[in-house]
Amino acid sequence: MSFAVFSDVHGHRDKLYKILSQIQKQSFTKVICTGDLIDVKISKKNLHNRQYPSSELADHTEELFSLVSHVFELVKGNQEQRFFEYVDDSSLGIHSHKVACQCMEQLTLEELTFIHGHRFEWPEHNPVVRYPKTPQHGIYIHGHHHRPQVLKWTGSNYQLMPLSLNKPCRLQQDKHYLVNVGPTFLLGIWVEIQLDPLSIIYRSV
Ligand SMILES: [Mn+2]
Repeated sequence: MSFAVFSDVHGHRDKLYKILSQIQKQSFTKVICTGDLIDVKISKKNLHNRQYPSSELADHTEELFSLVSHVFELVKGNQEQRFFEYVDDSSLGIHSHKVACQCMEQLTLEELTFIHGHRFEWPEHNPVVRYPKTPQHGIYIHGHHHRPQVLKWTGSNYQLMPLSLNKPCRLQQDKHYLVNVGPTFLLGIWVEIQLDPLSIIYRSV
């Protein structure tokens, strides 16, 4: 079983299509986007308590959402959450409407939990290695904070695992890890995950 994962596209279609064409050269059990596929143009503080037409909130939503289900699975990010909270449903196209009804908060496959990460608490105390507080231990594949990194829980703190592009990084199945996929829109980065044995490989376009 193997997975290809990308995160935080923020509406950058050029980077997304480059990544998808690289991913499609291999065969994966599933391709997963861990949230923030689209980008809401109006900031949280400038949104008023009303519904907005889809095009005022975000660009290319129908095109991007048309890929969900048959090209990749989408786990909801804070961008999708804000979009669907403020959008006027009658302005939604058929694909956006389908994603509104079906988009998952998280996805669990084997020992892996795919989640965007915005619902976790993100303490500010360490600006270099930022990580969220997770409710329980496990192997989390997430985005949100735009930094590719793998953190392993040692029992008392997190240890940053050494990473190089295109080189497998072995994980132990029964340990607690935070795998931050990193941002597609900034770095053109994605992650390949192999099971048995569990390893992750960062790739870039
Ligand atoms: Mn986010």
